[in-house]
Amino acid sequence: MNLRLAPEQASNFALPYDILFNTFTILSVVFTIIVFAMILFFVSKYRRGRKADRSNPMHHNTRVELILLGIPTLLGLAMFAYSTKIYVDMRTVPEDAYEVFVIGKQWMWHMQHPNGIRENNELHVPLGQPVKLTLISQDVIHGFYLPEMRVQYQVVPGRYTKLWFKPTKAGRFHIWCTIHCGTQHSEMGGYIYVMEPKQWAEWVANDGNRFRPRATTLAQAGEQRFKELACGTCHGEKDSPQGPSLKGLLGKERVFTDGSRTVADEGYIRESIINPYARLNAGYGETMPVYVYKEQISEEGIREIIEYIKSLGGAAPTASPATTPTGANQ
Ligand code: HEC
Ligand SMILES: [Cu+2]
Repeated sequence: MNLRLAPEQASNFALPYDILFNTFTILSVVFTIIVFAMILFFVSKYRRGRKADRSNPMHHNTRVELILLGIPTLLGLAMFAYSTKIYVDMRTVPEDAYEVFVIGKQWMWHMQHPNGIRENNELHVPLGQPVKLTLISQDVIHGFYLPEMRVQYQVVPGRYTKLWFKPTKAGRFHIWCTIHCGTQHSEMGGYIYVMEPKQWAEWVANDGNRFRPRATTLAQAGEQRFKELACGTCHGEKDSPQGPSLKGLLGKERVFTDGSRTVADEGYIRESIINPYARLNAGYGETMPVYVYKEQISEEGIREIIEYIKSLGGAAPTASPATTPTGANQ
């Protein structure tokens, strides 16, 4: 019989995670046994009526106390150091990671590959290459969990979260939702397929699914939406009175009417599209139309538009009004 206590180990995080988990479990069990054994021993030894030496009760013993406090402290610190290392590794996404966008909604997972391949409740990734997932929810809070990869992260409406892992074993593994998100929560799962590089290349060449027409990349789909929603009437090549240019927006510093600043990240771009007045760019008024989220633009659409804006590359030729040097503060 094959008694499996933990899911298969299929990513770079599986082994360190299991070492941490098993060490915690073993230490908890060992200390519980020690404590309960001593309780039982002394309860029985000094039970009323038992003949035991009760003269000179011990009140203080520095050596015993140092040992009793010292060992757990050292063990605790060692576990802290080890788990901190794992945590930092998990939250530091490698630059060369293959990125997939994951949208959680009641009750399914929708995946968008940058090249335009889309999947539902399935995720195909190449073996041996780091995979970065950028996650967002379209409705309630979900939890994206890959047990064999030992990674899990909350998928929250209105906010991009991310996780990464490097698959180390080819095969089919589970995807689950770990947060009770409604009546069909238990069906919110699927499979991740880790493929050998050769198979993976074929899969991508086949557009992931040979029954569908050739996919457009996310950026191309975003460009299409940008045209349909007429964003270009205000956002052109250069900053204009109608609106700032969106070229080179990612990573650019923005200054708002209240004087606060931020560096534009994907979360900021997302907010600017569906909630444009939350932070108004200095020099502009409340003129950008408010697009009706889910009717005009879904999370998928926002993702595509962001990829399109990112693909515009290069900063706008003229600085935005907010960053135009006035001379006063030089
Ligand atoms: C009627 C003109 C107009 C239209 C149409 C318009 N915008 Fe805007 N947009 C603005 C103005 C003005 C601002 C700056 C003020 C603000 O922050 O809302 C802005 C800001 C932005 C920003 C933040 C830019 C920055 O430099 O920080 C993004 C991103 C953006 N718009 C995306 C879009 C997208 C995507 C569409 C189409 C779905 C769109 N806009 C349609 C006028 C417009
Ligand atoms: Cu869910």
